[in-house]
Amino acid sequence: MTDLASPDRAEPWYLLGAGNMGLLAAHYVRRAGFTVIVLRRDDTPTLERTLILPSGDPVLLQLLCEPLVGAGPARERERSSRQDARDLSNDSTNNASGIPPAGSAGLSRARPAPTRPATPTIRRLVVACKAPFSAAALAGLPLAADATVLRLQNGLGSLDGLLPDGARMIEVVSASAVKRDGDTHRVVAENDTWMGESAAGGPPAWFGALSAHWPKLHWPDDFRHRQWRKLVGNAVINPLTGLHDVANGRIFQDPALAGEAEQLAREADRVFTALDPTWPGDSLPGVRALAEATAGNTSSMRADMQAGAVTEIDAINSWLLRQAEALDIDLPAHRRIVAAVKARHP
Ligand code: KPL
Repeated sequence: MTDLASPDRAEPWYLLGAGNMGLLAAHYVRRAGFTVIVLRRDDTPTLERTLILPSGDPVLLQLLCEPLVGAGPARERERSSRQDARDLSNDSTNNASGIPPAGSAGLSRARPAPTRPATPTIRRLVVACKAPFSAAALAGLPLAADATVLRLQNGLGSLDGLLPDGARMIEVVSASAVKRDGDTHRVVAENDTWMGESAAGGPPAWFGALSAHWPKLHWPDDFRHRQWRKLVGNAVINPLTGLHDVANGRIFQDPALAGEAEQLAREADRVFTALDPTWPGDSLPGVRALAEATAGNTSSMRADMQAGAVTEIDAINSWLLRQAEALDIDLPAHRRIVAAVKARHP
């Protein structure tokens, strides 16, 4: 029960997915005095990356690593190595990160490096890989039955059924943005980040220590609504920009795209209102504001589609479709857009 009494800095945080957002989280977590260990597919003992803060100050991140061994099909391994031969992260995105798939057989993990001991039981884990890689990345990971897991990913539901029953999963929603350029990761916006979980309750003991070093980190009472607002933004902006290969700002400048955006937002509101009658049901202005605030951005899904990489559509729009199906609600615009994205990138 490490969390109840103190932040317990002796317990390390393991990181799955040392991409843009994973590295930013690692930086804050280390600044708060915790050890961060990156789970990697090779035996390299340390990972070195430079993070450029919004002030322009560079931070050299030197992170300890533990090996994971991937066993995916050759095509996936080849694509993975093209994306990043060393830390196996996928930074095609501005604010999501990933480790590449281990393939259908899953990630057979934890063959210890010859010179290092096997990874001990993991009690604290940050999952910052791209949502579709979660199952493969977590397969066989020695997670404690009561592990604390921070899910720092786009979309929803990507860890459902993958964690031990007694694990505490804390969702992380961030409006920050980081761009990669080689081994350098530039923090282009250090915005609000919210943490929360489905069970009611206050933050864990380490949260206070972390929030003192993670700018604009909150544990809000209305976490679920914040998470849904992010989801609807991603559900509208990401597939539209991906399919039409445009920057975020284009959506509301083009009447046809704006019309599609309106339908997608309205359908998402129907689902959220059915799930929670207190949902305000007016997502479109927020989506428009997000598209305008990130006007020049290449959305993560557009970047994935340009790179021929797997997209996060299953954790975003298909999550809405799964909720809608259980509620017996039809979402034709989301059905169409999921089919269109999958037709391009099955
Ligand atoms: O989160 C994003 C993404 O691209 O995944 C948005 C907010 C749409 C910014 O590009």
